[in-house]
Amino acid sequence: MTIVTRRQMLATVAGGIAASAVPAFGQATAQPPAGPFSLPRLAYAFDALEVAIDARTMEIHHGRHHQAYVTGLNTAVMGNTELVRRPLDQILRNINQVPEAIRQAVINHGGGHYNHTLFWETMAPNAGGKPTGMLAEAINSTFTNFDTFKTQFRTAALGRFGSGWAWLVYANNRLQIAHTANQDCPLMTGAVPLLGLDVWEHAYYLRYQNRRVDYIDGWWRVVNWTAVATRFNQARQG
Ligand code: MN3
Repeated sequence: MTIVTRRQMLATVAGGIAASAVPAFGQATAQPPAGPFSLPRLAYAFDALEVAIDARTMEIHHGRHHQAYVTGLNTAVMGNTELVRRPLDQILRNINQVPEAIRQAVINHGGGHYNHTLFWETMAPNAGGKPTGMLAEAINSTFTNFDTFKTQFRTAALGRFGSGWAWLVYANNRLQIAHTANQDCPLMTGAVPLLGLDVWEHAYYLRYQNRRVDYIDGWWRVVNWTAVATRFNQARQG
């Protein structure tokens, strides 16, 4: 995980279309194997986040990309009587306990499943605005103010070259901005992700093409600060 410092203001926009693990259009999807992990239902319609993310992107992203991570994770842990019973966050927090032969698959698909589940939960229609309460206080004391926080998060999201995520995490008893490659989850380095932005091109290409910065700037309109505050309170107590 790359922790972003205030001095890292050089933004680099990613190029090239990200590799994707999902079937091509029209190609039959394989029946997912039975397994402990399943695709969570969205709490809103595909078109509910249109102010920031178009319905077609949501449908493909959830139904194909996220489903592919769930399927891949179930395949990876199949036959491992320990892992099939363990909650995903515990698997990722203790990633070195995962057998080496399947570890990278669990990092990719387990991280993909966890990260996307968080992504859907921390967005909502008619959301956006600013955080309130203790989360707002923590953001202000850590990053000076909300606008400076947003600027630093934006820099992290632009600075992730290629595919990955930008994060607000809770680690070492404080808030931090970070970014990770691919589907690497902050839980693997002991940080608790509170808010994450998927900057793989599959997350924005249909509407924004190469304009990652416009996707980032539009995304604030659907951030569900209530859900982020809940995660913050749990992280502080945990
Ligand atoms: Mn994605």
